Amino acid sequence: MEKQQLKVILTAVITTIIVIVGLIVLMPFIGPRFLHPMMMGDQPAPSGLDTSTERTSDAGMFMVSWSSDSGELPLNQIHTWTLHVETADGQPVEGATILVDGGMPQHGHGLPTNPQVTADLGNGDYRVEGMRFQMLGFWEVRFTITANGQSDSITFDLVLE
Ligand SMILES: [Cu+2]
Repeated sequence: MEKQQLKVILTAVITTIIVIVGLIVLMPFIGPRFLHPMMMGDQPAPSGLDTSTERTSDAGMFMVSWSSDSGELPLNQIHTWTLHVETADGQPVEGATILVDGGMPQHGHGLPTNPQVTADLGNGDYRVEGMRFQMLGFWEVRFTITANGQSDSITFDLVLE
């Protein structure tokens, strides 16, 4: 009788441990795809988004484009972008100071990381390290660019799906 009770308890404990460990292992996959969007209210991306990767900055000072170095936007993985900055008339802008910002406007949260421009690659190219998008959906990525004493910002829209 006692032995049987022990067996039941042991089985329950082992099952609980397996479930908890399983959840922890699977959280990086479950969280960004299901849990977080569920908590935030899974809204579709706004219609009429301009998701082009090349745009003119807000005040028309720069022509800016971005690309992910791998060619992909991986979910929930740190990755690197290259930002290309030109003047309005197409001259590469070198030696600029660039700040990175962004988030999900529909969820009211920012980027999970603090991406930084870590290298001026020349010819108007800049390396942006530390990009990460921890869930699917509509993201904004904003760059504030200062060059030759002038500052302008640009916001790119992108949809991770
Ligand atoms: Cu979000």
